[in-house]
Amino acid sequence: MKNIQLEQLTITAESSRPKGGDFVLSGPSVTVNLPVAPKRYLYHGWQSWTLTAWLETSRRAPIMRPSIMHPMQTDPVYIHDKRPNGAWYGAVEMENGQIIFIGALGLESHVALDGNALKGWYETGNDEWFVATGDESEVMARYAELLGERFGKGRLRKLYRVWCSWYSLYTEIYEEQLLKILNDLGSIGGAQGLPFEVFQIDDGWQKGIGDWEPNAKFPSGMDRMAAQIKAAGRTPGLWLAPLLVVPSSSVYRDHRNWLLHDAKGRLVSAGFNWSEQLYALDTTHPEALDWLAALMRKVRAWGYDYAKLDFLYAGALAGKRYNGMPRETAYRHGLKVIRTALGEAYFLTCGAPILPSLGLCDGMRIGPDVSNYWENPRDRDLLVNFAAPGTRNAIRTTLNRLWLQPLVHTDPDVVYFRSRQNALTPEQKTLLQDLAQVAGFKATSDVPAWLTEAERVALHEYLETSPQMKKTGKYKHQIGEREVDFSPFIGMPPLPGFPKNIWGALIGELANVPALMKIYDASYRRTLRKALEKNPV
Ligand code: 9PG
Repeated sequence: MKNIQLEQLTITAESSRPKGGDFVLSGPSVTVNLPVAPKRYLYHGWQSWTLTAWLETSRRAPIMRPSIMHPMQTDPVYIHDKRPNGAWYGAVEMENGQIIFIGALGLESHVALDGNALKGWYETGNDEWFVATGDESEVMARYAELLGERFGKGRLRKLYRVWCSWYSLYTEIYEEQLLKILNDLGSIGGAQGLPFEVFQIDDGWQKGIGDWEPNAKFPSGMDRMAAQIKAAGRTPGLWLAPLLVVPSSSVYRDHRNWLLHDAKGRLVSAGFNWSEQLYALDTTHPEALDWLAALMRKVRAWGYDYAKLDFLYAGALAGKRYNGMPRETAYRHGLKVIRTALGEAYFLTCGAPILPSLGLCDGMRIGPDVSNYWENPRDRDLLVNFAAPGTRNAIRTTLNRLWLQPLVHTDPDVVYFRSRQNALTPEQKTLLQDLAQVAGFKATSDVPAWLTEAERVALHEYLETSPQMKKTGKYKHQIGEREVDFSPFIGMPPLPGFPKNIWGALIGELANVPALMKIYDASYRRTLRKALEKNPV
C-alpha cells in the first residue's frame, strides 16, 4: 500500500499514476481520507431504476419496501449497508461545492463513505480506480472518457423517435388495436403523420416470461406484425426480458439447471412481477447462452430491428455460476452474446446494471419508469421506494445520470402530450418533455385517438424540432430560448415519521405475501381494463 497526496487529501492504494490533475490508482481497494466531514454523498444506483441522488450524509438512504422487490430495484448485496454507498462510483460534496470522487474502472466494485473516509473496493480481484476532485460535471466528463476507453461506446448512430405501447396500454395490447394505432399515426413523411421511426411493441405480446412466442392476442404472429409496421414505413421494435424466467414457463420446467443458484444450491430470487416469482438465467451456462442467441436471432428473423431488452439486472445478481465467473463479468459475457446475435439491430437496455452494459448497447434507460402521475404518496411515504414508477422519481435519477451521454444514448423514458388518462399537470408534462430534449431521446406512448388536435400538433412540433441546448448549471439547461431549472425537483422528501413508518412497515410486509400481491395485481388489471374500455384506441 502506498500513500499519495492530492491537495489536502491522502489517498491509499496499491499503486498510482497521475492522469492530468487526477489519479488512476490500482488495487483491490482505495481510500481517500477527507479533511473534514462532508455534507452530501452521491448515491449511485446499481441499475436503470435504482435511485441515484445527492443525499445529506446525516440521513441514510431509505430501505425500500417491499423486500420481495429488492432484487429488481437495487443491488441486494448492499441493501443493509448502513453507510452512504453506491455502485462503481461515489462522491462527496465539500463546503465550497467541489466534489471528491472515486470511480471504479472495472466491474464488481462499490464505493462507500466510512466516517471521514471515502472507500472503494472490488468484490473479487483488483483493478483500477479514478480519483478526482473539482466541479461535478467536469469530473464526471473525465470519468466518462476513461470508461469509454475501457468499455467502449454505443454505436451512437442516429437517434430514433419511438412510439412505445407500454405507458398507455400496459399489458392490455392486442394485434388489431396496435394496427389501428399504427394507422392513426399517419404516414411517416406526411404533413399530418407523426414522425416516429420506431413502433415498439412492449410487454404483453408473449406467451410468458421465458416463453417468447406470441400469445392468443397476436393470432397472425409477430412476423406479420413486423411486416405491417415496415409497410407503414416504420422500424419494428420489440420488448423482451430475456434473462428472466418464471415458474410457469417451459424454460423453468425443462431447464432448471440454466437458472442462477446460490452457494447452497437454491434458486436466486430476481424479484416478483406478473404475479409470479422471478428467477434469472445463468449467462455462463453454455446451453442458456445458445438459447439466448437463438432467441435474439428469432426476433431478428421475425423482422424486428429495434430490441428493448428489459429486467437485465437478473443476469448480474449474486450467485454461484456454472463457470464461476464473477457476477457482472458473467452478465457482460451474456450481453456480448446478445449483442452479436442482434447484429445490426438497435439495442436498448432497461433495468440494466449501468457499467457492465457500456459499449454493448446503443441506448440505455437511466432512470425508473415515468407514469401518468407525478408521484405516488404510497411509494414515497409508506414504501420509501424511489425506484418505483413515477415521473418525479424518473426525473431525479435521470438527471443525475446524464453524464453518461458521451457513452450511450440516454433514455429518460417516455413523455406525455395527452391530457386524457393523465394526472400530470401541464407544467409537469412540459418538464418531462424538457428532460427528454436534454437527454436527447424522444419517445411517447400517447394513443393518437386520445390526443386533442392541439396536443397532436404540439407532439408533432416536439418531434420535429431540435432546439439549441446548453448546460448552464448543475441542473439548469438552456433549451432554445428558455432556461429550464430542474433543481426544485431532484430533492428527496423527508423520511416518514410516526405513524407513517409503522403503516409503511405493515404494508411492506403484506406486499411480501405472494397471494396478496396476486389479488392486488388482479384488481390493478381490472381497473386498467375498465379505463381502456372507456378510452377506446
Ligand atoms: C414492462 C415494463 C416496461 C417498462 C420497464 C419495466 O420495480 N418494478 O416493480 C418495476 C416493474 C416494471 C418496470 C419497472 C420497474 O417496468 O421499465 O418500460 O417495459 O417493464 O413490464
